[in-house]
Amino acid sequence: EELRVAVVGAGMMGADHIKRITHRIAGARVSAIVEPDAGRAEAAAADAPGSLSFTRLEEAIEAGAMDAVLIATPGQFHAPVLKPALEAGLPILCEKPLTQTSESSLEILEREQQLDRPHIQLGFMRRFDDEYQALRELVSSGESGELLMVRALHRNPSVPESYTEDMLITDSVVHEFDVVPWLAGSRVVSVEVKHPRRNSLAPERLREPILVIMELENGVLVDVEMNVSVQFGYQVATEAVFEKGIARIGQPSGLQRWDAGFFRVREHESFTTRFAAAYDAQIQRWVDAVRRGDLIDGPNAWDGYLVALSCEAGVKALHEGGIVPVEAPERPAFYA
Ligand code: ISE
Repeated sequence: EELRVAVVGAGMMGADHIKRITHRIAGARVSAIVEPDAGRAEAAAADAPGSLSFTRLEEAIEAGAMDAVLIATPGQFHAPVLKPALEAGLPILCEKPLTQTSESSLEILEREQQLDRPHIQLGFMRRFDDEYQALRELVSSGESGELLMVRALHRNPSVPESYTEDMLITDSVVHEFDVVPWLAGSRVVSVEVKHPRRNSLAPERLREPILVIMELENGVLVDVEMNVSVQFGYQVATEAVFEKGIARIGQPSGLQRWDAGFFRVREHESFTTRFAAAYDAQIQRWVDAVRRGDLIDGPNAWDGYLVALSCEAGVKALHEGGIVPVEAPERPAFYA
């Protein structure tokens, strides 16, 4: 039996996932699209033959239109969608962030723990990227010695109107807050934000780029250049400094050209292409996990909560300066 997936939110990410499930994922189909904007809903429905349209998740649940839910709304709408989905006991793949605050994330955790096991997988897709996985294996193999520092570049050509300054942390650096501790096997203990000279090409409301410095419990120091007005393309790259070597991921690849006095390699323009294979792997593994009854196969809501705590520290550091500590609650056995 094919897994019937309801996709909530048919914006950029939701529309991309609808195409992905229809054309590239085995064992699943989009059975429902939940989107209040009629134009978006109609455009997305064309990519999901046979799907039903709803404006609210509750209506889709009442109609019994799905076996699982993929949440791809903007972050501020995650909590109101997660609640009814959990109430209905449905398996959920939720795009990052879990919710906007650690308090609302805790509320979600409490509801989830009324179920028999974790139902929410968080959409931290970098964990499914081949290069991030290879780097993680290198760290744990010890082949290059101990990891000392991580230098991360996170560059977007531009961001939409809806992107606010806090989103530098909660929508963008959120990825590093998840993936770097996962790579290094150690949690974030503090966050600091520095402001270099402002890019005059950035939207007026944004003071960026920013430099985020995080310290991990094992002493590894991480710097993240978060830059969302870089104009030329989408670049996410990391350099890891070890005792006996250096490792790099995220370099431009593909056709190399030498002509007219230049050497060129194509660069990505969006996360939808840079992480296309990672999104495919993430959704396929989630679908497979739900179909075998495991429900999730990837980061869970507790991971989302830890990231929410780092984000809160990051937003405080962004506004107030200084080094802001991140607390470390004990992982409950439910999320082991
Ligand atoms: C966006 O929401 C993402 O998740 C992208 O991966 C990130 O690069 C971008 O900065 C975010 O706004």
